[in-house]
Amino acid sequence: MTLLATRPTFKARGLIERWRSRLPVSADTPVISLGEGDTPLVELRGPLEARERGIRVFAKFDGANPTGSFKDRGMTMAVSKALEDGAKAIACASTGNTSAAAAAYASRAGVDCVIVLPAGYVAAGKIAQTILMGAKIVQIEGNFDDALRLVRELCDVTPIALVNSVNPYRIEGQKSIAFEVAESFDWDAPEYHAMPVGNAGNITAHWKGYTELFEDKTISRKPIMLGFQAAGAAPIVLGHTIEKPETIATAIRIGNPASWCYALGARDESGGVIEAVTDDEILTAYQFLAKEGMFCEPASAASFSGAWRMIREGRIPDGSRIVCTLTGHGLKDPTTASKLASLETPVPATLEALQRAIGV
Ligand code: AN7
Repeated sequence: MTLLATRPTFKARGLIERWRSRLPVSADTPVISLGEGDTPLVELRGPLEARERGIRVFAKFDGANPTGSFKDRGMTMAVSKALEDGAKAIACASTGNTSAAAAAYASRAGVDCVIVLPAGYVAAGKIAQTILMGAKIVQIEGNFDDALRLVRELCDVTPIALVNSVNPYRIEGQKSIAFEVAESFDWDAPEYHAMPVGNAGNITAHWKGYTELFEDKTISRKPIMLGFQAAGAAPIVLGHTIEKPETIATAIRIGNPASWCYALGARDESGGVIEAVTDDEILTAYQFLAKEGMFCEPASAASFSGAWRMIREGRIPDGSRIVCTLTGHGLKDPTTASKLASLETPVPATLEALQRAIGV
């Protein structure tokens, strides 16, 4: 159902306008934007092991994008290009964040949106926002890999445009994160850039962005890429697909990443690693980041979790800078957050009771 007959004339200045010359758009491309990109780059106070050795750790908080994840970077491009090509509907499989972004940008564009989700494994916030933004959700009895296979088949036999990260425009939009980070360092690259790896589109996009800047001499070196999968969903680390991936970080609960070979390229060309982090390590990192004021979702904490372990193991040289992409907002997954955070019972509304409660 279309509620708005026309698109507004005021344009949010999102990443397409900001990086237009570096993106495959023309004056005829109808830009669909929610003002995505330009997310905060925040230097962490810790961890101590890093501080002691002059290692500086930064969080690139992509949860600050309009729908709460980095997926908006790719979706502004994918939906704008789909619209340019005359699409009337888009579709994607998702572990949750892609669906929220697709629903939002489809609504803005006035096209229909079909979402295929693995039933029971999508965080509550992501489902709620996707429904409210007007997408048609179909839950399947299967995992993300099954959902992606199905939606690819659907888009093969219908005129619906596929907006999963196998859509090259998604990668084009997502590469803008490298531009922003390099710009924040005055057109230099950090020594390391860490991120979670699920379907492996984002590590592909990060690497493409840095490589383009390097090739046109905007930056003089590229960072070493550090990718982290959840231990129960680590096909790239293990070197084979996983039939039944399992992790608390449902966003990266993926057993057969679509961009597998590009992820290996990013790893090997940069001299980096793709390693596994356990759910316990992820949750420890998640809570550490929260105490730094960075409330991200569990999958996002995989980036910092892996980087932190490499620092503890002495595998990061003194004086290095590491950027950790925090891909999604903590509010996406209130269930996991609530399990780790409990309220004490209410006290009487008196100053004495308040002081007793806080121990002063
Ligand atoms: C918070 O939404 O695959 O390696 O369908 O939501 O590019 O897949 C989400 C992935 C990391 C992994 N962090 O990125 C989806 C989906 C968060 C994510 C990833 C996802 P890719």
